[in-house]
Amino acid sequence: MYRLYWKRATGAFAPNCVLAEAGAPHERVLVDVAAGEHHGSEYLKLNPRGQIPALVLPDGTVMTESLAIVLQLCDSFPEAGLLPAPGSSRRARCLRWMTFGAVDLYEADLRFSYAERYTVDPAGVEGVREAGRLAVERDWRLIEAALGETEQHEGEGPFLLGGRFTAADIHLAMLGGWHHDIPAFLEASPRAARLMRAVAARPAIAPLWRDYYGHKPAIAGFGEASAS
Ligand SMILES: N[C@@H](CCC(=O)N[C@@H](CS)C(=O)NCC(=O)O)C(=O)O
Repeated sequence: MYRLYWKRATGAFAPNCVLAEAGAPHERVLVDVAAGEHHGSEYLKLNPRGQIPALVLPDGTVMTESLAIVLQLCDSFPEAGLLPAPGSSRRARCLRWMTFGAVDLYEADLRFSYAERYTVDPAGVEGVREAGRLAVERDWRLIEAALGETEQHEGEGPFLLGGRFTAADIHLAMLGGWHHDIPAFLEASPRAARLMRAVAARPAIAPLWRDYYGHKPAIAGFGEASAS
C-alpha cells in the first residue's frame, strides 16, 4: 500500500493521478498546511524540506519531489502505459517537457507566489514576483509552441503526444491549474487549455480534479467536460 501526503492545488496532484490511473492500492493523508503541519516534527521526518507531496512506498521507502515520484510510479506500473518505451523518442519528448515543468515552470510559479522567500531584501520582493510572473508567461508560451509542434507531426492533440495520453499530460495539467490568472491563461494558451480539459475528464482523474482544483471557478468544471 502506498501512502501519499497531499493537499489541494499542490504537487501531490500528479503522483495522485498516476496512482489512480495505475490502479495502485494507496491511502492519502491530508496535510493541514494552515495549521503548519508540514513544518511539524512528524512531517519533517518524511520531507525535511517541509513540502508537499511525500510518498511512502509499500516497503517503507520515503520519496519526495513530485517528478521523481511520478517517474518511479510509472516504472513500477508499466502496464498502465503512462510513459512510452525507455529510450524512445516519444519518451524523450515526455521527459523533456516534464523536466522543464518541474525545474523551470514550477520554480517560476513559486517565485511568483512566494516572492519573499527568494530575496533577503524586502525592497526586492515585488521585483522577484514580477520576474516570476514573466518567467511563467514565457514558459507557457514555450509549452504552447511544443503542443503546436505535436499538431504538425502527430495530428490534433489533445495531448503532448497527440492522441496518446501520458504522465507528461498530467504534469502539464497540474501546472496549468496553478496559473496566477487562469482565464487569461486559458485564452492565450488554447492547446494547453484543451490538454487540461482532456486530462481532467479522464474517469480516474475527474474526482481528483475536483479535490485539487474544485475551488478554482475557471477550471472547476473541467472534470465534468468530455475529453475532446
Ligand atoms: N520540488 C518540490 C516542490 C514541492 C513544493 O514546493 N510544494 C509546495 C506545494 S506545491 C509546498 O509544499 N509549499 C508549502 C511551503 O513551501 O510552505 C516537488 O516537486 O515536490
